[in-house]
Amino acid sequence: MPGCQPGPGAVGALHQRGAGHVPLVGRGPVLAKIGILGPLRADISTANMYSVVISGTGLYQPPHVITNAELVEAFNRYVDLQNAEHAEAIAAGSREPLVYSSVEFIEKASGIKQRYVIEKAGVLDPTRMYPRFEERGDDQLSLMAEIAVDAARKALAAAGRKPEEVDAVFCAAANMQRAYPAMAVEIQAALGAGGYGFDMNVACSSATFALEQAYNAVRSGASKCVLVVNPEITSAHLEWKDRDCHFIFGDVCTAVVVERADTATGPEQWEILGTHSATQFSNNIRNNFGFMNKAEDSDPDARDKTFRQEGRKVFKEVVPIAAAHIENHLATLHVLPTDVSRFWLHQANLGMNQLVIKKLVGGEAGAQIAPLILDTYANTASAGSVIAFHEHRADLRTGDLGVICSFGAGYSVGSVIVKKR
Ligand code: CO8
Repeated sequence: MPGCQPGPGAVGALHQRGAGHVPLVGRGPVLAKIGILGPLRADISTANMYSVVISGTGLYQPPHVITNAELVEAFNRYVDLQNAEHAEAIAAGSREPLVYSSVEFIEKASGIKQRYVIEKAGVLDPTRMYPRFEERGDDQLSLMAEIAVDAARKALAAAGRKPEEVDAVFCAAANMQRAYPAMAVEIQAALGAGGYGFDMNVACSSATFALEQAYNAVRSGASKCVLVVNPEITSAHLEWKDRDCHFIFGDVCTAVVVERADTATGPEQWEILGTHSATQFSNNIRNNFGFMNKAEDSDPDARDKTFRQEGRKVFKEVVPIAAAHIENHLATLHVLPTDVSRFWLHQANLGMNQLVIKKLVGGEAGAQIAPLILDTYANTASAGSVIAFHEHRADLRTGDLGVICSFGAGYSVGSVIVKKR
């Protein structure tokens, strides 16, 4: 993993911990004196840099819940139907019978108890096993944009911002509904936002990587107010027919408003002290669906055209990467993991989060230190750590530090260190 530099705001902000906000503009010489950055670099990198806050978050929650019991019942009916259909081949030994899923396994292996989905009947139909969405015309708002607009309006309301005050929209998610025009541009238009928009995808780290882009855009002065949206319609690219993964994902959309601290007026603000993104290639989580499929004459229903993973390998390999990433990022700000009030971690697996926290602070990952939302939402790809931040921060006080961190396919790890103002 590449190293990282402290953001120019970080050191000043930490030295002011609990003492309110100090604007960053013109603080270069101070940073140079305390020796964190070389004088030239400090002068260049801090001149005209703005302090940045997260001033609002929003959540779109789909209307339907699928419990583990409902999911397993539908899956096991699918297994019965498949095994009956292929009884001869199974009896002849030329085909392996499918095996039942179980609620006990799902809860023990993952910590997931239910998931939200936009459409439920298709997923639970054992003759179908994927959601049923009506195709929309080019003149209608697309589904991804619809849920993004819902979450965005809530985030903007929380920040006390009007859509027209937004000057950039980043749509960051594990899958985009279409190739182009960019989802972000449709969302920008539907909201009535200004500036520009673009899409980005780093699978489960899309949201934190987008927050880094938003942070950089605002602190550099290029943008004043950036909206990051994470519409995750995971139900449309999960393989519901595979018992190894059919329980993992849920649909949701999160939105985050990132803006200049000196002009933010919202009632609740979190200063961004620094961001750090890192990637390391792995095939252990992969989906080969893409625009080349047709030209390659490949089967659009083949197993490799939906989500698949080597879950156990991912678990083992990503835990140490994530823990080291967070520790190193905090160290660049001279913060120990034990100084952090809350970790809003990626929500893929309860055991993974417990291990990451154990490596970081040496103790249990209780709700106080690393709140869990995957029990109710399941894995929501990039949105998971943002949902945790959205739902579990009201009790923190001015000066408290927190880390939003995602990890997953790529491999990718993204962290955002924040301080309550
Ligand atoms: N019911 C009963 N038994 C089962 C089931 C089931 N549903 N599934 C598997 N088993 C069996 C297996 O066959 C195996 O049996 P045996 O021992 O006889 O071979 C046994 O249970 C153990 O199986 P596993 O080794 O697979 O079980 P694990 O304990 O490893 O748990 C998990 C599986 C829960 C998947 C776990 O490995 C895990 O969570 N790993 C981490 C994965 C992770 O973090 N992934 C990140 C992915 S998210 C991301 O990056 C975004 C991607 C883009 C979004 C895509 C949206 C669709």
